[in-house]
Amino acid sequence: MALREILTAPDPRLTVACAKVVSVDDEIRALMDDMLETMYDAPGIGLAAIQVGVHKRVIVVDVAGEGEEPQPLKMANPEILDDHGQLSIYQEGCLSVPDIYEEVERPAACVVGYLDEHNQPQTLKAEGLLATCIQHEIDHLNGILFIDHLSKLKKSMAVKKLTKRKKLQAAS
Ligand code: GNR
Ligand code: NI
Repeated sequence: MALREILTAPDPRLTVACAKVVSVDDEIRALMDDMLETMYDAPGIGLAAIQVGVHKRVIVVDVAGEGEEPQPLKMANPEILDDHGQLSIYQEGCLSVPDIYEEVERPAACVVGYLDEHNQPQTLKAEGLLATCIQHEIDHLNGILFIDHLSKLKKSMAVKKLTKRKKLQAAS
């Protein structure tokens, strides 16, 4: 297992639509393990492969709270099969969008289809923070960041802040 570097916006590598996994093999399992380690280290509750520069449809998620038993989920080719009409609002953050937190409205519950680490098809009913997180991760696989869901003004303020930070980092 190894930690991988997390890309931060603005970065063209975060705006790519990712390719489906053909089959969950040893290489994908190693990627999933590295991603979980990187996510726990960050720390975060989810991570998409694109955030570590791998353009494959792979995500990991663990929304267990501190002190709770870990609940790692490893998913390849995750897909929303069904969602609630009902929406809910969460304040979202993103490891690729550091220090910016904004409210985003999404379906409150969803059914997700995916391949597990043994290449077996699974479905999962998710609600609450888990549903939000899985939808946030699937957005990443389509090159979408949570700031893309904000008003034009809020998004442009966020992009400005992120661009400024990158310039400062490059100079130091
Ligand atoms: O750690 C994370 N927290 C979070 C909080 C609310 C909604 C979504 C998330 S996902 C984020 C980690 C991340 O960037 N995943 O792509
Ligand atoms: Ni994110």
